[in-house]
Amino acid sequence: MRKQTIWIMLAGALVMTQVQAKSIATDTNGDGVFSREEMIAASVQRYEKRFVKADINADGKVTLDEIQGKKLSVAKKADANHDGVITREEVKAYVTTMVDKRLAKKDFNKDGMLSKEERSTKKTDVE
Ligand SMILES: [Ca+2]
Ligand SMILES: [Ca+2]
Ligand SMILES: [Ca+2]
Repeated sequence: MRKQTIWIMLAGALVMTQVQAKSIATDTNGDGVFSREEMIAASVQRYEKRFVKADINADGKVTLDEIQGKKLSVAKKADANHDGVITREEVKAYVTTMVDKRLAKKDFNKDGMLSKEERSTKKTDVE
């Protein structure tokens, strides 16, 4: 029983650390505000990491048949020229669109950056 509790606490701490790490990784200059460039760079990095793992035959190309599960729908959207290969450029273009969408929704003062307050606004407040 006690052992179980410790594991749950550990798992919780791990999730917290990941969330924090994500925020720190995005906010490269540490001012608490996410600029468009910071968000794009951080997302590209995240996606690239995912896609590097997806490159099963390690030929440096990530093809749609190497990607499984939830990631596949993202990958299909990212594959702009529909050749079944996800290139770095396509990932960047896709991520840029996503960041712009997020900004359009949440950047209330239209300065092209997301402050802590803007980020914490719930979706329901926006729509
Ligand atoms: Ca491959
Ligand atoms: Ca492609
Ligand atoms: Ca803003």
